[in-house]
Amino acid sequence: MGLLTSKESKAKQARILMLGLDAAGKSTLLYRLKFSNTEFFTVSTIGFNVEMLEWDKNVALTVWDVGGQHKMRQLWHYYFQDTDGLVYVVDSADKERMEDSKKELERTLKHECLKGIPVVVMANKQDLTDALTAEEITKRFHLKRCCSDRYWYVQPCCAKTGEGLMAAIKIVISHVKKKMNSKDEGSHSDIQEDRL
Ligand SMILES: Nc1nc2c(ncn2[C@@H]2O[C@H](COP(=O)(O)OP(=O)(O)O)[C@@H](O)[C@H]2O)c(=O)[nH]1
Ligand SMILES: [Mg+2]
Repeated sequence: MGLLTSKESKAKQARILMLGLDAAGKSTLLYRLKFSNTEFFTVSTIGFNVEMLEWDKNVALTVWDVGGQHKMRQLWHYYFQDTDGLVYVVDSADKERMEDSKKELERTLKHECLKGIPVVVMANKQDLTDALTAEEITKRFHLKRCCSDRYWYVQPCCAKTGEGLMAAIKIVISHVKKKMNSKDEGSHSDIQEDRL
């Protein structure tokens, strides 16, 4: 019968990795996204430290806790491979572990599989009075310096209420699309616009 068009044959799911220290708010964020978009999302638990959320056939979010489980790092490369975008979640009110979170992000960005991919830092828990602002987190994490090789953005948000979440996901997906298009010149991006 008929040949597949390039669009049909090259459909690719965008893989977005969500990382952050434990208790940064990743699961809350994931479930907030799921339940405010029930028609699109399904969430499944793959393992103790991994959750996955699928946005139709076009976008998948894989979520990891990065802190306190050094043994698990041996397994990361399975999940890091083919990652198109990174969402890094920070508890903006956890000043004691801010330095740990910064170090984990730095280490993550150095990972070979994640070279040059766009990163959105979620300055979460903005509802707490002592939360650092997005600007303060930008400075503390030296983001201008450590993300000089890629697109980066800091999004203030509150996973509890959902504020700022979709904005961040939209930003990361739009940059993922740009990157996928530039890698795959001449072909179409198959991540559907209408999901955004
Ligand atoms: N005040 C506040 N608490 C939050 C927010 N997001 C998550 N939390 C709380 O932070 C704790 C850790 O959240 P969780 O999603 O389990 O973190 P994870 O370990 O990164 O998956 C829970 O008690 C959440 O209710 C937020 O935006 N504001
Ligand atoms: Mg969790």
